Amino acid sequence: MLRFALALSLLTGLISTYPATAAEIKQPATAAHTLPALPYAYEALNPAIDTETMQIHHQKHHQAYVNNLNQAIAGTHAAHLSLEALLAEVSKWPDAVRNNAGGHWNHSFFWQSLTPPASYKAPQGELKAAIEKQFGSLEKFQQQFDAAGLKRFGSGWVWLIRKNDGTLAITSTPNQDNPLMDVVTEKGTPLLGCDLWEHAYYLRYQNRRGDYLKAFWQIVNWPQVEARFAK
Ligand code: MN3
Repeated sequence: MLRFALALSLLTGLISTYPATAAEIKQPATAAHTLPALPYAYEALNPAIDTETMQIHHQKHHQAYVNNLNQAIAGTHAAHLSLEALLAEVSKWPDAVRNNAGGHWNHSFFWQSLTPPASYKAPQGELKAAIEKQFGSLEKFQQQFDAAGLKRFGSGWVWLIRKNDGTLAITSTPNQDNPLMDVVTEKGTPLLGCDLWEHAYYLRYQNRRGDYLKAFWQIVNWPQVEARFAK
């Protein structure tokens, strides 16, 4: 906690009032990971995802990944890495880092991947062309994505990624793993991801993961996916 207090004091320009020693000041200032605000209201994704699910998912589940990540990396070199840099070398760290760094990154990415149904826009331009080239059509892509999501046993994620050779692929990872981690077999740049944990859908859909995936397509933020693809 002393390091966090020091980091906070550095960030807020209060260093002159903090009685830090020279040795403490040599440490790079690293703020703790924090829960990002949702880019829309908790009720905004209805009817695809209900308000209570969104509240619990963001305030309880995502917050817990953030808290547990900060606890797992406190006092280690990992506390000085960006989340992406940590994922790229996550094999070096205990499972608590892998699970919670993944959980924090995946949920931050997931919230940005969704949009209220009234704001939905179908994919366009180069991304649409790339999906059609790779999968035949948007419908065929969605069918393959759903099939991969339904096949994932237990908890995990299904992804659309851009591989290092530039082509698109659908992958799935267990638990809170993701395609940025050095531990996964199919690596790439995530463009879209869907949370397959029961906590993401159980209140409204119970065991019907297929119905949840069907609803997911009504709230995908395709302009955001296009922006990721264009990078
Ligand atoms: Mn989740």
